[in-house]
Amino acid sequence: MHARSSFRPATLALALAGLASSAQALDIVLIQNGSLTAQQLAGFESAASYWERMLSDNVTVYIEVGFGNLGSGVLAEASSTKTLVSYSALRGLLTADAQSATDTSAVAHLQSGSALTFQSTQGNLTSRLDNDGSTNNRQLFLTTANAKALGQTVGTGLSQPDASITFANGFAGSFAYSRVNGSVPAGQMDFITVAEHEIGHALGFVSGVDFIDNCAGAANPCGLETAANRFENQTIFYSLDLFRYSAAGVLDLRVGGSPYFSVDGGATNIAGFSTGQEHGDGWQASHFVNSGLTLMKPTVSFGQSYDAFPQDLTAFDAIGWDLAAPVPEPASYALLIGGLGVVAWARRRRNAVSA
Ligand SMILES: [Ca+2]
Ligand SMILES: [Ca+2]
Ligand SMILES: [Ca+2]
Repeated sequence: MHARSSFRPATLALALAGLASSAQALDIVLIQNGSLTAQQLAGFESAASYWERMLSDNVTVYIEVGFGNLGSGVLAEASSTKTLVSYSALRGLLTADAQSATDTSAVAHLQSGSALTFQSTQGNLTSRLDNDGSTNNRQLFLTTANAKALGQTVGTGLSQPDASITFANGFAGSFAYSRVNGSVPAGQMDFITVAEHEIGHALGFVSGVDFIDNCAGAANPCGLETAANRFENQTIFYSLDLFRYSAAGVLDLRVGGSPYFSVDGGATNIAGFSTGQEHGDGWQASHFVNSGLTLMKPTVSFGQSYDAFPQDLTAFDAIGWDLAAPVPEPASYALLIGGLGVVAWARRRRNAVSA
């Protein structure tokens, strides 16, 4: 945890209070860690305001924001405060919180009972079906922001924020801190996009597969128990991991492979997940895949500006957030695909006629 050299929450809270209407709304309170420029603060507030518009849970989330020296090529990092919940309690919370069609499907496809069954990676990087009912089957983490979205009371506040986000000093001069007509110049990095991504992690877009990826291997880098039971007697997974599948009916919490986000028990692949920096595809598993375009993919390119895509919003919806406006329902996607199919069919027919 960083030391706070500057602490001016009151001013920011006041500014944000003006944005929050009397209707139910998310309120993100920024806590400065070190001194940020007015431009940097305004950029982060834009990202926070974006999430405040998209999510309608009536909760306050405290996020510490600062700059620091990060690893090579790393734009920003988020670390979140977390809380424990039993699987059966989490299923109850998700059921009680369900509002959207996504929620209804997600809850209906959760495993019954008090212990999850899933494909797992062992300490020696082999796989097995883990249905032994140990701690990693029965208990999960929630980021405290995610817990709040599910109606839980957690002890976070100005002195114990829900998350701490650090932007890279090395990119401070490459960031565009504001958008012009929704975009940034080709040679600059969109700070608002990066901030929205990091806030997404704070809101609960986290996978326990990263812990396994970091701690598996012959060297036993985390100094845990023997390879056979290294990941058994502790809490590892997060709410998002309830929706990580590799086939219909196959909850897959392994490092590597081809897992994807699904809210219908694996029948529908909404977006692929990254599979691990050390032993997977080279990207942290707490992301969607790097191919394709989502807010929660692990990289951002210079000159790109975007917010959350339907795949991202569906994930936040499923783990307990209430969307202020619904993501297009599956019928809309079907219409789009059908439209494309008609175009393809028309082309084939035209080819056939001209041949
Ligand atoms: Ca187990
Ligand atoms: Ca929801
Ligand atoms: Ca909620």
